[in-house]
Amino acid sequence: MAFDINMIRKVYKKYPSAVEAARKATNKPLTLSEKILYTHLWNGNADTAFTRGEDYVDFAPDRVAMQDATAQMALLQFMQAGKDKVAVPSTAHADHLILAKLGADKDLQESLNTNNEVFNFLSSVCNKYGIGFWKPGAGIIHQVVLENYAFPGGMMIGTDSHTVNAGGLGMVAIGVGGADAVDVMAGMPWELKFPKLIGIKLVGKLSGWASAKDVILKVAGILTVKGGTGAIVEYFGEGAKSLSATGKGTICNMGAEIGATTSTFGYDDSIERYLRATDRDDVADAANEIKEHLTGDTEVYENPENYFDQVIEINLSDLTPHLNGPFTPDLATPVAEMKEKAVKNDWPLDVEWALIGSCTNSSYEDLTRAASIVEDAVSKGLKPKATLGINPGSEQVRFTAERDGLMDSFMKFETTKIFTNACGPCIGQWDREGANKQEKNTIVHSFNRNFAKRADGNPNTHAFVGSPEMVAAIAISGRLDFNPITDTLTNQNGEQVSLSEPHGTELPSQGFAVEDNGYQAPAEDGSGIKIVVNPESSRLQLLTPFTPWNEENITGAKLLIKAEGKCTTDHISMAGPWLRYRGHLDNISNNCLIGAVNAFGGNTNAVVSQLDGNTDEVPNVARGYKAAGITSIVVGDHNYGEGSSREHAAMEPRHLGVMAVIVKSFARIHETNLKKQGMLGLTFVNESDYDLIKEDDTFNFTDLNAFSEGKKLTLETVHANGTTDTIMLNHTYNKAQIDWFKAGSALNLIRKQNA
Ligand code: MIC
Ligand code: SF4
Repeated sequence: MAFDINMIRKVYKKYPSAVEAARKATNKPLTLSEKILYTHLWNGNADTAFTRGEDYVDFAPDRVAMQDATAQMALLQFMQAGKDKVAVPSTAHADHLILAKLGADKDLQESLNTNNEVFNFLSSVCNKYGIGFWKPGAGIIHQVVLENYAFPGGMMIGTDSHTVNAGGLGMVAIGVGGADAVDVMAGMPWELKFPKLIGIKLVGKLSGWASAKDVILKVAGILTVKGGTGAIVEYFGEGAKSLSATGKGTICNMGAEIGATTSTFGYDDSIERYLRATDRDDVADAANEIKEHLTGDTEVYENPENYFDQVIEINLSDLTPHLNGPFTPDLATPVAEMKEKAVKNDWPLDVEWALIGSCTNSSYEDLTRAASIVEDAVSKGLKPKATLGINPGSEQVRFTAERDGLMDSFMKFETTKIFTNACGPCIGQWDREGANKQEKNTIVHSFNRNFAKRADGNPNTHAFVGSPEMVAAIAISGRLDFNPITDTLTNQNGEQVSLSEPHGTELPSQGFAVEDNGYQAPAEDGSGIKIVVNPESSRLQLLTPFTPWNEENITGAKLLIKAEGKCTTDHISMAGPWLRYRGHLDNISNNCLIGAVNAFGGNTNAVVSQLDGNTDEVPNVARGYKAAGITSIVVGDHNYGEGSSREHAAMEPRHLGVMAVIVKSFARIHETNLKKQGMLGLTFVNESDYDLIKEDDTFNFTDLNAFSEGKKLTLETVHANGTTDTIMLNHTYNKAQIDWFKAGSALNLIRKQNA
């Protein structure tokens, strides 16, 4: 039986009338995305149509998911909201804090030892407030959500950008910062700008080496890291139906890498098969009753140009394997072209590690396809040149894979390492031997992100993203430019052999099995549970509310850093070793913007303080300004804040006295996080004004005291030689969001309302 089946039935019950109302209000056939959005309006059935990309709309998501690295801050905020219990079903998952080093058993034990305080905190907060807790080792949040909670036509939010993975089961699932999760858990509406819609029609059928991963690797190449911003990507067509549910999950998962709000697929046979295989006949039966509402209308899929803002068609039959990278997930290269491109770009060709796992590719099917490559290689007398590392997505996947002999297959390579069912190397939780030497090298992995330093902290590691089967093939060849379709390898007997095409099983023929899934149900009545945070702790710190705005123009501000080029949330608030401070705002602020490239001089973590003219680390300079009572600002390039949902990337600068972040463009989640934390997230009206900003400028906001919806702001930039420039800034704050700024943060407002 599924968790929260009554909630799901309730959602389905309102579907027919809510969809009907939406059809009437919009006066047209509906996409699946619109059906889900309109059935989840906070104010009930629709009576007007919303303008995509313009209207802010209040939604009522069905559930919330959080992972350990973001849940700490989310729950620290929730504790301030003055509620006894969460208002919607919610879960927290311990998956990010587990280091990969020696192998699953030892690593898990080590992580329990080092993170004991944080896991206990999460477990008891969950227990108190009615939140389900998935203990360390239970699996990666998105795989566990797919196996247990995702349901067709549902809407959820999660404090992780890859929450979108649940689109594989036909949800609208959206990654958010912790403050957004607090809104929903506190029983308040959740606001989102009504998204634009991108339709991707899939025709044909995958074959040979091509996999679901290659669909999204190709889409990322087409749309780039910001092509999906503000949009839901809806996949449809015969090709979509031919994909497994977990394959659909992979595609939706990496929609985060193109900046999409989320991605989704209509309910179909493969989704039904997956629901039944994961012990949710009840959900499948309920979904079947309203089947026609859980996919887009026929007219829409027949004439998609009339209903989507953009339409792309991909023929799966023509698709070939890709590798995307290095340093960005949208640099797509068909494997057949890698030889030429790698040499041209001087990418190291020898591969040392090949990693399979992460929330995007750690399903049972993924493991079977990769294992088939390993078995084939062994039978042909091939040994791997690179080390294979595996992180199964969940304990259920791992247990079943072990029962079915897949783990044995991987272990036929002597060097293989099976890591914990957790994020591990995907988020820098990887104690890779020799990484500190910072040598130029290449790794391949089936993860989703490959920003600089992400996996092992080494800025010279060139990471390429591919399908699990391609990663396995590269483990064997040890070469980035290996094309399994055309190239041969020399085996132990000196013979030339080629690898057979991968094959796998969508779902385990004997069904899934698990002994201990790692779930902890919350107490029925948690009122007696006390949450104690040690004031001396270096890991956890209760929050002090940010200071409300004094309603005056900000003047005399200094530049903390002008970031140049890619500035992802990994650059703003690095993960890896810093994950340990995710529950302690002051301590984690010591990583604030240390990865951002300073436009003046091109270094990282070295900026000039205008207080004394000395060059120092970014957090130190910020602390200096704060101590001197001087406001600071940050300037950035395009797609600033790309990547993670971590609100630390907004809270840290806020804590260190930064009041405004002014950039050419923002990634969605980060822009919202800035607003929620009471900061100004602004964009240049003229992008070229970025060039006017000098290191030693002084900044005055001349009309902030008239801050209002739809009205540009003016920044006077006073240069050291006394000349000034006037820079116009756009903002997207609506009235309610301006109130967050006034109050000092969104949470300050909630607290006031609940007082
Ligand atoms: C990531 O993949 O970058 C993370 C780590 O899962 C983040 C969340 C975090 O920073 O804790 C994400 O994607 O939101
Ligand atoms: Fe974990 Fe990586 Fe997925 Fe983020 S992308 S949730 S770090 S596995």
